[in-house]
Amino acid sequence: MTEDVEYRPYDGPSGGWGSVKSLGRILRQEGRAVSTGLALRRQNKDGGFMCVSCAWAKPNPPHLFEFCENGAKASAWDLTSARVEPDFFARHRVTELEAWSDHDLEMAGRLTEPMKWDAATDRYVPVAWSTAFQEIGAALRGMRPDEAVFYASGRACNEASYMYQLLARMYGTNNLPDSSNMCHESTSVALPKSIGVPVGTVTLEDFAQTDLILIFGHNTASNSPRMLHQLDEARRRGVPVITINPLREQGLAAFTNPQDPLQMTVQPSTRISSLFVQPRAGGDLALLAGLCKILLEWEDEGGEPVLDRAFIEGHTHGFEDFAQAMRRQDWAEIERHSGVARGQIEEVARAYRGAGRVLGVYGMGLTQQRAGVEILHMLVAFLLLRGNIGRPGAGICPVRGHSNVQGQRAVWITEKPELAPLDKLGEMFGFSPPRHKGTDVVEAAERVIQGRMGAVIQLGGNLVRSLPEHRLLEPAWRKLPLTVMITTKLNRSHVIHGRAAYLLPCLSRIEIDRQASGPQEVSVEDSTSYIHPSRGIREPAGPHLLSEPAIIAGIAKATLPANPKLDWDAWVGDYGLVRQAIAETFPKWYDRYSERMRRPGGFHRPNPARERNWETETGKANFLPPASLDANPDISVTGAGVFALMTVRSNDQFNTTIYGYDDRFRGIHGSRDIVMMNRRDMDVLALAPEDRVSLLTVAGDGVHREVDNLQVVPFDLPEGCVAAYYPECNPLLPLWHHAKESHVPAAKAIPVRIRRMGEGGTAGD
Ligand SMILES: Nc1nc2c(c(=O)[nH]1)N[C@H]1C(S)=C(S)[C@@H](COP(=O)(O)OP(=O)(O)OC[C@H]3O[C@@H](n4cnc5c(=O)[nH]c(N)nc54)[C@H](O)[C@@H]3O)O[C@H]1N2
Ligand SMILES: Nc1nc2c(c(=O)[nH]1)N[C@H]1C(S)=C(S)[C@@H](COP(=O)(O)OP(=O)(O)OC[C@H]3O[C@@H](n4cnc5c(=O)[nH]c(N)nc54)[C@H](O)[C@@H]3O)O[C@H]1N2
Ligand SMILES: [Mo]
Repeated sequence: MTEDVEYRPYDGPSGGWGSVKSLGRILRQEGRAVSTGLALRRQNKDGGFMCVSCAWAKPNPPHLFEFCENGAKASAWDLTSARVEPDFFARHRVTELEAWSDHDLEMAGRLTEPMKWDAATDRYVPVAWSTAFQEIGAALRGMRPDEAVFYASGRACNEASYMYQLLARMYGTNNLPDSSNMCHESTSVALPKSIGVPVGTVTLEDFAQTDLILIFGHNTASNSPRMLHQLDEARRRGVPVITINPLREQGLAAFTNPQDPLQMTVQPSTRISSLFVQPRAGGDLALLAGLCKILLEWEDEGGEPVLDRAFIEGHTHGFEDFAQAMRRQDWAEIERHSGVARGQIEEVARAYRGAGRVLGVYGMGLTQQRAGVEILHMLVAFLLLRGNIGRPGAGICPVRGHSNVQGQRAVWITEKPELAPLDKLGEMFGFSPPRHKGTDVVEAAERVIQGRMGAVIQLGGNLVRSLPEHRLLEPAWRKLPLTVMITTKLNRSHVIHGRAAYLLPCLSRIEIDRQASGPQEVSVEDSTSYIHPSRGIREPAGPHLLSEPAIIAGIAKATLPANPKLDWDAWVGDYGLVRQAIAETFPKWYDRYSERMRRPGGFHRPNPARERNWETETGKANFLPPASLDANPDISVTGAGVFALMTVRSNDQFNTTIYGYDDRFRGIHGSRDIVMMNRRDMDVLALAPEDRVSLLTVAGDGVHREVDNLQVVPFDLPEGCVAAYYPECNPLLPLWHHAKESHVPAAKAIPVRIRRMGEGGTAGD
């Protein structure tokens, strides 16, 4: 199958039908409905490839069409026929490309050859793979290991990721941040303290058995659309789904289950959300406190028990202190901080009390807050009150972002040395792994801005766009001595580059990866800790592309001294040997890796909390009350014209990859330069729809942060909150405005002022 698929932006109607129609239309437009259908049929199936879009779980057996509109877009985006070949760079100087939009840069197509920036001509010019590796190796050997950072973006498979962390550690650094530093690191910090595991406790079977699903801060229809299958099934069983989200996300309202998109045979639509609660940005902390307070009050009143006392006594720690802290909370404060009336909090509490088994699902709305870690402790506490962790149909479900972000962290791409089996790695490969903490993404950015970083190496990703603080970051990034991008497509981090800069183009996971022992399989871990094999099915985008493992091995061999205990070439020739090494490193999780991953449905990485074994300091599940109910203490929204800005994704993007300019479910078409506002706030500021405004960050640190020319769109969200798109609004996000313990940038509550374009007035700070 060598046909090309191109995604074309569409403006389909909102609702479940839209995805079926628009996907069908994309495929039909291309006149390749049948063959593309066959390719997509092998997406997320045994023997096929695992989707490159989100990390949502794959059912066993899979649905006939175990893919969604956005997964299909992501595949089509990788399989484009457009190519960025050396003559592209002969036509375009790099400085000229800076004027291109993110969309246009990626639309240019797949990179096909390794390239190196030539300062004299300001162009990327072809470089031989071996030369690129030698030069990168020499540069790395010329700096202190902690001056280099090895970032991973969450897409590369476990095999490549294991090799990558080994490369960094053998070189001498734990500077191994990952996209999860901007994403679910709040989860990885909060959950170990409260329940002893860094990941969620649920599997798809729990969705089939639950009595109530709560979805906090996740735009499921756009960002994990395949989960709509489970939500649809639950709703058909009469299970309520309560959505907690400041934005009334239409995609979570109704869903039509596309059993067979190509035939367009569909079932009637299901109403997904039975109740939609709209807190203020960050209001979840107070909302959860209110929920716990009510449950405790009901329990204190006597009568029918509300709490699971036996579970609390046998399995938890800190309940009494927590209960006291909740009893002390004041309703006026709860309502003020949450933005939700007591009556509605009681309604949620009644549903919770009435449900035997409950799932708590969440996304970036909770993790990307100043109090991100504390909010998750509250969500855990709320679930613990009725024993809703560690039994069928119940549990906590962080919805991971990138398709293998959870797997990457689990094969030890981490800046936290205590999380990696360093002794074992040292023993296996005969070296002394670095023991000191590496930099996370925020710390790495700080060091870039301070001019203290020597090299940024990226295994995927687009940090120049995905990080906060663009105005300070971009000029500093240009002064980096070395940037190395292992990548599929052109993006902003390639055109804003270091003084020595390399683009190393790799295969996509959808493509056939032929090595010495034949076509290779790789493996990825989904949001529910199942590890699946993935096998590419399409011809590579070009003959000169290398696989990610081959590129990592190339850099490793040029950087590190020869090591009799590690044959990088043998690993590249047969990824099964890498899996053997992973299994040897940590047999408890990865024993008989290659064999078990090939079983139908893959294999599950053990999760003690799921079995009610609590690997915490107390040996129990911990109730951890927050210091205050204010999730963003640095934002004073009251009175002063300061708004909490939530930066969100549209339905037409994958992170910094912009597929098009429509946000179908939200009904926003044709532009991403918008700001969603409550009507009453518009009235107060005398703004009409389509008026243009600037946003200015209120930070009080003397740095001017402004994004201008945004069109006002009236939207159903609470007063005092506004929403706009990531990454366009990242210049507004101060680097220090992050979750205290996890350092996840607080992208869901940036304090801003709004100014009509053309008006003078005070600066944001
Ligand atoms: N198609 C597609 N799929 C993707 C991605 C993509 O860009 N496109 N990105 C992938 C990645 S890396 C990730 S991390 C996930 C992200 O998936 P999500 O977690 O859905 O991320 P966001 O789009 O940032 O928005 C989260 C939601 O949180 C809500 N929200 C904002 N502030 C608050 C708050 O204070 N409280 C509550 N309760 N809700 C709030 C927003 O209104 C929005 O609906 O998706 C992954 N999947
Ligand atoms: N304001 C704000 N900022 C945010 C967020 C937010 O909600 N608001 N979300 C944060 C989150 S959750 C995340 S995860 C980060 C994401 O941040 P990043 O990881 O930096 O960005 P991505 O857009 O996911 O990376 C896209 C690039 O990866 C490369 N790529 C694509 N496929 C492959 C592949 O198969 N292999 C390789 N090697 N490269 C590939 C392509 O060059 C593409 O341009 O952004 C964070 N930043
Ligand atoms: Mo993410």
